[in-house]
Amino acid sequence: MIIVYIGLGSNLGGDFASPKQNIASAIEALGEIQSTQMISASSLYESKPVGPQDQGDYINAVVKLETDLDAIALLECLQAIENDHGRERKQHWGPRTLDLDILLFGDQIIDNERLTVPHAEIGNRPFVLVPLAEVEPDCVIPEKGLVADLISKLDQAGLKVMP
Ligand code: A4P
Ligand code: MG
Repeated sequence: MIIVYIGLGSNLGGDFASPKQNIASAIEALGEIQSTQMISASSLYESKPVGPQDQGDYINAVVKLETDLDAIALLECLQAIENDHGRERKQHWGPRTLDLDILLFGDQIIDNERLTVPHAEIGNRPFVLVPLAEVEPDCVIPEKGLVADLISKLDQAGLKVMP
């Protein structure tokens, strides 16, 4: 069993839903992945887009899972859930109905053409680090250190926890 952390993001509703509903539905779907158990989920957070500015605000969250899958098998499950939520891949860092990223996969360091773990941008993003610290206050990122220390170096002013 390996402990993994998944980052969720959405800033498009799609046909029948809002970003908030997409995240809630994705959290439920993550709990149903084969050979995988949901341990906990963070609150939902709202923030301005990082990257292209001509897109709506994002809702983000982080979940902690325990899995027997390997990292590629888990990635394929995440991409299936993204597709079920109307995900289209158009613009890098562009608007999306659902983005599911593997933030951490145990203490493994993975760098190949399909996967970079820890996630390449993890240390720069309050909307990832703050919910990660909520589900794992003492979380350590391989080669980067304590999440709490990384957060203290970032501007979190634009990040709002949803009621
Ligand atoms: N891939 C590599 N490493 C990973 C990983 N650790 N987890 C590969 C998941 N996938 C990983 O991803 C393209 C490819 O990355 C996948 O096929 C997989 O093999 P993608 O989701 O299709 O598209 P993308 O937009 O090019 O990249 P990515 O990584 O999803 O973008 P980011 O870095 O997550 O940025 N602003 C706010 N406030 N909140 C956000 O959530 N998100 C983005 C997207 C931009 N701005 C944002 C937010
Ligand atoms: Mg992604």
